[in-house]
Amino acid sequence: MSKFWSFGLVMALALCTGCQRSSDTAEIIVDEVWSRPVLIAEATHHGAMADSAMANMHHAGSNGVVYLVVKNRGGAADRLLRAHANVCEATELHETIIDGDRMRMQPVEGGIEIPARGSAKLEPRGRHIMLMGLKRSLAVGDSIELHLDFEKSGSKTVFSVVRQP
Ligand SMILES: [Cu+2]
Repeated sequence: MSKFWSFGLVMALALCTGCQRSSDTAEIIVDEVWSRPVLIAEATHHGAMADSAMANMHHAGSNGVVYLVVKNRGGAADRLLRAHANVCEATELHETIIDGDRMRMQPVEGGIEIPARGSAKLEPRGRHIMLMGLKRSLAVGDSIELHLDFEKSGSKTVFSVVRQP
């Protein structure tokens, strides 16, 4: 193969990789991350929760929630699968549902999709990350380290600032 042709081949491969990066991958940005504590009385008032969550709540002083916005600038959808935080015993992805005249929350099955060139918002009265069995109380202004696992983008570390409940 002549030098000319191998150079052409390398360029073609480089271009191909370039276009694949922009159209077929997810590019995740996590923004507007904040938390607030939830007292047991308030949490149980929401109604049915998973057994594991209930078990944790009996032992823990309180729970907390994390809200955030996940943006995806890439051309492929991604999925937030789970979260980890050292500040609590366990975390779950939850959604709030209206059940008659009651509001309750339940675990989200299969994670939360972040559409290609779109975003997913976790906000009050909607989806959230539940911090179950807090090991210490959350004070306004505290910063909580949180690890988010995405199906395609892997693990991302963010800091959530505690705001007024
Ligand atoms: Cu919840």
